[in-house]
Amino acid sequence: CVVIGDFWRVVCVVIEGISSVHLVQQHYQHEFLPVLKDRYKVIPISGDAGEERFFFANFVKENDVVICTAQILQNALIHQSEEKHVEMTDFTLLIIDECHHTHKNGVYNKLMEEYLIKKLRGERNLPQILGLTASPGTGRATSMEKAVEHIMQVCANLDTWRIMSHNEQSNGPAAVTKQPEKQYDLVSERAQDPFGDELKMLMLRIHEFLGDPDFPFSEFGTQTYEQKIVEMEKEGVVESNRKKRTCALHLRKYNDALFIHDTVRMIDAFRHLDRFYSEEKITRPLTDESERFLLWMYDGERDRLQDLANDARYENPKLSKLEDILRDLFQSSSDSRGIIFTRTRQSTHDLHDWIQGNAGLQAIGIKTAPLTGAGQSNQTKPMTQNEQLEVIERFRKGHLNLLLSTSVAEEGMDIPQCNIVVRYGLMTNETSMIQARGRARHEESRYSFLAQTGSKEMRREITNETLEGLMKQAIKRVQNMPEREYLQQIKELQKESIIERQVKNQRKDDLKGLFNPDDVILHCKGCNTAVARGSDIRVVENSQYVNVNANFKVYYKVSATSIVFEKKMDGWSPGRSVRCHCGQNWGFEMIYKNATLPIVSIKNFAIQTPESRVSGKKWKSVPFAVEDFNYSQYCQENLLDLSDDDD
Ligand SMILES: *[C@@H]1O[C@H](CO)[C@@H](O)[C@H](O)[C@H]1NC(C)=O
Ligand SMILES: *[C@@H]1O[C@H](CO)[C@@H](O)[C@H](O)[C@H]1NC(C)=O
Ligand SMILES: *[C@@H]1O[C@H](CO)[C@@H](O)[C@H](O)[C@H]1NC(C)=O
Ligand SMILES: *[C@@H]1O[C@H](CO)[C@@H](O)[C@H](O)[C@H]1NC(C)=O
Ligand SMILES: CC(=O)N[C@H]1CO[C@H](CO)[C@@H](O)[C@@H]1O
Ligand SMILES: [Zn+2]
Repeated sequence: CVVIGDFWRVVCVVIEGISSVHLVQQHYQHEFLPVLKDRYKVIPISGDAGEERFFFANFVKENDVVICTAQILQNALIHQSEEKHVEMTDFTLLIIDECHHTHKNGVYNKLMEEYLIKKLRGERNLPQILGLTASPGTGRATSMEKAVEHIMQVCANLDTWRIMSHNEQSNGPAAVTKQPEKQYDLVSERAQDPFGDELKMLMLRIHEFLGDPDFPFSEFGTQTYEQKIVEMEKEGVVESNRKKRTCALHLRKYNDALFIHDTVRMIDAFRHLDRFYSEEKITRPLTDESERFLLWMYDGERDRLQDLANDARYENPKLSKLEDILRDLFQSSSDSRGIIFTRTRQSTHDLHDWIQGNAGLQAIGIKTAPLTGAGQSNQTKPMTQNEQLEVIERFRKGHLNLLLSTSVAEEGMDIPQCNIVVRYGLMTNETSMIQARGRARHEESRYSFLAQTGSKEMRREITNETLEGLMKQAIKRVQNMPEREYLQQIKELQKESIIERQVKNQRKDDLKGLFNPDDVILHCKGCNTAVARGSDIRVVENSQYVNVNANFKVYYKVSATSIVFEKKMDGWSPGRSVRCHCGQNWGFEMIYKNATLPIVSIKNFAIQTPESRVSGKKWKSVPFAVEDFNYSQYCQENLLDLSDDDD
């Protein structure tokens, strides 16, 4: 709850994280607008891709509360043109959501570094900072001392005057929130596992085929094995060893099947493998000896595998445990709501499928849907943001009462209260544990951790519980520090990080002064032809590097059509792609006002200085200075000024 007095200028709420774009809308609709709309102008600026981000500075002038992603604010703070620039001092209050991300090289820390420099310089009228988090994390600390250090560092980064926590304001609304009851729902390993054993036998046969008959059986189905297989596949590529590469690929599918077998039903594991082989049959040439062997072996065992997968006696014990938990809850109360967190997108779908087919669970009115991320993935189709919102809306309205989710819903999605949260066979860390539990906010709610007894997941959960305790104590310690000592230490840490940054910047400047740009030659990475000098390069608005030498044209060819970006760019648009005559990709054209300039990506070039030759990585770290692009100068030199020159 934020009280906005008449003395406020603009309040800026910044948000970061995987689904931040999403969250901006959510915060706007559900939290800020209902409370503030009668008296204040509130605006969400969410599109990291939409055009509205170019007008951020105007929105700041015309509104009282701005809700945006951290990146949009950061871009406006460093923008050089006056009409797009905003100052820290344009705001009176900066609310930083999930502020435990204010660490290391994250965008929150970039915002705060600027702020701290200004503050230590004695600048007045800086905004007040309000950071919000359910858990500041311990930065992997394993001792009290380190945990305190970590929290002090986050406090220094955020210029924290005081940490306030729930239990302090014992009559505030937050104090009413009850911690959900946590329970460990543990199951033992299957006593007999003929389906898993069969998969492992087949894997061993592949190792025999590869000439390694003594491979340890016990490694199959582990993460260590997965890493070995990935290595093996790489070796196969490097050595052009087709047999090795093909077998590694197949072994990986079997290992995936073992993971699935460990998480959901045997039939899900079987289907995964079977889909793979059906596709292989269609797409692979059967002239390859290894392919032929692997297909033949699978075909010979397929029916047996399928029979074993359908034998209910050996089904995954986690599922019957989950069934008990769900029955217990949904039978007693028809308006229960729950979330099950699981690791992969595929397993959200498999669990959904299992519940759909379970007559008992259907009878007590459980209605589920998967909720997964929007990013790309090979396994299953990503959900669009609209699809995510739709699922959440149906859940809110009660058309659904159980979400099956990957970690997307742990943090940063506005999901209604639940009275059961199950972390289903999930590796944890202390932040995600607290975040997930935060979803169970109903009276009498329950937080269940379901895993196999003695498993890695369970050990991790327990250690992290210890860490959570450590963190709480560490926060207490920081809160109880005498004020003078606390402020003194914060100031020291702030000074240190600013000095650290200056040293870093100095190093960058030193690097830039190393060579005269005229003495640096860029060679195409593909054919080694010398094609440009450092002095031909200009940087446009601090981000795009172009070659302004008119003669550069002779070295490259362009594609027939322009490339298309999903996101609109500010003040320019992409043109055709640019390639060396040898075929090496270099970059693409930038159409900037009336000029067309080739953007060159330095990683496609080798940099020859008078002293050495290195391969290019990032423009920001080249050993010479790059001048800013000057449009009017460019037009004069190329006689462009008033004529539309499309060439
Ligand atoms: C996803 O597909 C790409 C290309 O098809 C491949 O290089 C990558 O390894 C795949 N990732 C996973 C996790 O399978
Ligand atoms: C903890 O888990 C969350 C989500 O699962 C992830 O975003 C975060 O990076 C993890 N933190 C650490 C320290 O690994
Ligand atoms: C850009 O070039 C023009 C004309 O050559 C010059 O007058 C102007 O000062 C230059 N601008 C900057 C920022 O260097
Ligand atoms: C581009 O050229 C046209 C004339 O062809 C001129 O009217 C316009 O002002 C030029 N644009 C810029 C931004 O210089
Ligand atoms: C001590 C311990 O095992 N803690 C774990 C808590 O979670 C983090 C993040 O996943 C792990 O890195 C830690 O090892
Ligand atoms: Zn070339």
